[in-house]
Amino acid sequence: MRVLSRFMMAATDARHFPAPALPEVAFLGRSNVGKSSVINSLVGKKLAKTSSTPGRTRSINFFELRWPGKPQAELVFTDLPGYGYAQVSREISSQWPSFIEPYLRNRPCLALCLALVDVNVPPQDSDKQLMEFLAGSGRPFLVVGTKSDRLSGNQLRSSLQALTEGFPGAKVLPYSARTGAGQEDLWREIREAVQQRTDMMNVSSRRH
Ligand SMILES: Nc1nc2c(ncn2[C@@H]2O[C@H](COP(=O)(O)OP(=O)(O)OP(=O)(O)O)[C@@H](O)[C@H]2O)c(=O)[nH]1
Ligand SMILES: [Mg+2]
Repeated sequence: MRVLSRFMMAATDARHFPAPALPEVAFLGRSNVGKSSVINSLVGKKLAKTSSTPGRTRSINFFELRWPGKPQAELVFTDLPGYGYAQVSREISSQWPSFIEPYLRNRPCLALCLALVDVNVPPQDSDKQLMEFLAGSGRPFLVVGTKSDRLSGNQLRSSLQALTEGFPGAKVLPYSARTGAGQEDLWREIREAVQQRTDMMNVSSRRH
């Protein structure tokens, strides 16, 4: 799917987040799981900075997306710092509560949280904690199993099964930023969540 995208801003403080005008899709997960790579593969260009060294993304980075032929941006992707990586300094991980938790708890336009997990890695406690937090806060979320290109068909099936069992109740979609596998399914989920949120925002603005 063709989409136009641009970097809006980076924020490390809730006071600096852009006004919540458009539906947002957040990309969450452990450091190095491939959050920035999934964003780049969805938009078809090098928008977010990626790295083989964990801890590359250190702020919440906001990207605006627009469909070709439409006059205005219609949704925002947010690339978040990763969690749960020992090499990431204390200072960085201590930033989780200070600006990421308020973002996930309070951001009114957050339409969908994508919880990314590596399909090559069994379910981790840190990921379970994130899913529990998201379920508890009532945020719609979806598990995306990244780097699916590293597994054969049978291996992938059993990994997905393990993830479904490890994160009960969550929908799991396999994805490869390298090959583009899973892209159409993920875009469909994103479009549906954004549409629902846009409808909700229109209804509430008509009431005011
Ligand atoms: N084989 C394979 N490697 C991938 C894929 N997606 C990302 N990678 C690699 O995984 C590493 C991390 O990718 P990033 O996108 O920077 O990961 P991130 O989750 O944004 O990392 P942080 O910002 O550090 O939390 C890079 O070396 C990527 O090349 C994929 O689909 N397949
Ligand atoms: Mg990143």
